[in-house]
Amino acid sequence: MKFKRKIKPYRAAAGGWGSLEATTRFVLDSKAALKNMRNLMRMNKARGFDCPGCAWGDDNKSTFSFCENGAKAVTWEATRRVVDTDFFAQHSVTKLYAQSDYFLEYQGRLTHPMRYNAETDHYEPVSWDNAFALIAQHIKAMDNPNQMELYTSGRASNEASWLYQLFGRLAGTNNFPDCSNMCHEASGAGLKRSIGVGKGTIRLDDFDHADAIFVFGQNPGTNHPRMLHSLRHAADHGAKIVTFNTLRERGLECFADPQKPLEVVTSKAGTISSAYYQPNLGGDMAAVRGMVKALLETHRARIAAGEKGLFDETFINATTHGVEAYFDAVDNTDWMQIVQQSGLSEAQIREAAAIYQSADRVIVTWAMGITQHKHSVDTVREIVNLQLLFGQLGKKGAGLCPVRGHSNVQGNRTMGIDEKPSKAFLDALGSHFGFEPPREHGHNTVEALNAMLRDEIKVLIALGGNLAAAAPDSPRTEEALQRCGLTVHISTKLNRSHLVPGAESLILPTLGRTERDTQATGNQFITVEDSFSMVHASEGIGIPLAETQRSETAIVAGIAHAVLGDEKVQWLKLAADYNLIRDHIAATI
Ligand SMILES: Nc1nc2c(c(=O)[nH]1)N[C@H]1C(S)=C(S)[C@@H](COP(=O)(O)OP(=O)(O)OC[C@H]3O[C@@H](n4cnc5c(=O)[nH]c(N)nc54)[C@H](O)[C@@H]3O)O[C@H]1N2
Ligand SMILES: Nc1nc2c(c(=O)[nH]1)N[C@H]1C(S)=C(S)[C@@H](COP(=O)(O)OP(=O)(O)OC[C@H]3O[C@@H](n4cnc5c(=O)[nH]c(N)nc54)[C@H](O)[C@@H]3O)O[C@H]1N2
Ligand SMILES: [Mo]
Repeated sequence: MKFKRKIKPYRAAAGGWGSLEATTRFVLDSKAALKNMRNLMRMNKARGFDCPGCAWGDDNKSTFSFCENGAKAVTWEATRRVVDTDFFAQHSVTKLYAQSDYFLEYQGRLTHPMRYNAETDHYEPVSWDNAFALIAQHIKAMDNPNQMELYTSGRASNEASWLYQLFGRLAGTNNFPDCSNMCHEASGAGLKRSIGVGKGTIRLDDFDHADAIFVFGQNPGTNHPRMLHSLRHAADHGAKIVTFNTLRERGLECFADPQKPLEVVTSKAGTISSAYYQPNLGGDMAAVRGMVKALLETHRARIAAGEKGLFDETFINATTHGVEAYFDAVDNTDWMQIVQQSGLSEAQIREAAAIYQSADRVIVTWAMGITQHKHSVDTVREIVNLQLLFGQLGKKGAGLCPVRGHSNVQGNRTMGIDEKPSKAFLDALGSHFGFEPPREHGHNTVEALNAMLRDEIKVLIALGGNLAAAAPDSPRTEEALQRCGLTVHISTKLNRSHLVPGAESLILPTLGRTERDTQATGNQFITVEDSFSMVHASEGIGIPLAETQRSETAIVAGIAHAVLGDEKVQWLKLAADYNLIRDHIAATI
């Protein structure tokens, strides 16, 4: 059969008119245009809400610090469409299951707590109190606390996720699978082993001081559009942008800044990447090894000639160990292997190494193209080694930058959403609240799903996310969820996970980041942490669509109160005043 070619290459720059037009279309289509215009004016401002789109940082200075996809994320949340009790009465779960993922989320915001009725195959309204009571009943019926999985998606606030982990640990489990397991896990693990902290080492303004920025395996045009501003700005100031990507991503080639009217009107787009390499899938580790091999050659040649070596000996001697063993490993990797595995020629790799060598200050960034391979941890560590040789850590305009995904995924980990919590953290939690936290490591996402398939799990609670669609091997994942006794989803929108209920299932509708969160002591703000480890306050301004929606923090407190009572923790008091939660965070983190 012959197909007509319908896909045309996109020759225009990323950003520019296309981006402005798409933003406008989304705002108008949200059925809440005025509200969303106002929302966008308040996004990423000193008093406003943090963009729910991604984890890139903000300077809080520019007039409009949002991007096309941030605008989409906001309007996606702040729609007037509702998935209310009538909607569920009209549509059976089987019927909804046949729809696409896009259709499901497009139907609008969840407004009322719902309980699945297997006899009618419909979700039916339930009161908040009865929902909490049902959860408590299932949890109290478990034989041991590890029959519960507490999943988290990376949008939950610091306050909600800290409270959530406290609930889990007081109940006796470290089963905290989270979206991070499918995302930047390798960055955290690799960085922790190499430098002792699982986080990046730079700040947003380091981009203004870098001489070269190496971008590995990420597509900022779609996923972190505000990063394109930083790259574009750096390129305009003479920094070399070097991209390693298996595909040619338009945003990394060329970008017209939609926030600079002149560029849009005159189509004056800036070239982003000065060099663009397309390695094999998973070939980056070999490529970086090759760069080090070339640089080591120069280093030794210089020393042999009586000159100063290329590497930063002072930094290496003072702060690292094992450099000789690493050089042995590099010497033992021959060019044939490097070329074969990386998919790049020796000349290309030497060229990349030469750009690296010519730069005084280098930032290396990476995302999913690096972290989602079997040897990802090793690749991350290879990148760290390259940077360590040149002392690129801890100086202005240089460092390591894993570009996180969900807008608060880094904050979740800081707050203790971690199936392998440190001893120090558990000790602090235990002594602050006077209890012995569980010490045994819990389940990550894959382990949790396997335990469900073995019928070891009775209760799954999901603080956001869409586990059924996010985990690989969808049929097995769906089966795993269906084997639970109770599945509980704290969600803003309808999604696939709601349609593969356990024996019993609840959907609990929650407020989003953009919405006003009023509790007994007044309006609350929450906090989030970006990719640069900066913690921001975020305060929603939109009026919630329904009085029956509750904040994530209030829902977690409601569950914990129903299950554990308030002997150790006054859950409902904490939910009434998030400042009290922050005091506890300060005491335990
Ligand atoms: N609009 C929007 N924005 C989002 C999200 C969203 O759902 N929607 N999700 C957020 C989340 S959770 C995340 S984690 C981030 C993800 O942000 P990214 O990591 O940028 O996301 P991907 O689309 O997975 O892009 C992976 C890139 O790596 C390249 N690649 C694939 N394999 C390899 C390889 O082996 N080597 C190299 N060098 N390149 C490779 C691909 O061509 C692609 O450009 O986005 C965040 N931002
Ligand atoms: N096929 C495929 N699978 C992937 C990926 C991929 O690129 N392709 N990416 C992987 C990566 S990097 C990640 S991080 C994971 C993401 O995995 P998840 O975080 O589990 O999935 P999402 O699709 O981001 O979750 C979307 C749902 O979250 C809910 N939601 C949105 N905002 C909020 C909020 O503010 N609060 C609450 N409580 N709920 C909210 C809505 O109900 C929405 O339907 O998926 C991984 N799996
Ligand atoms: Mo992610």
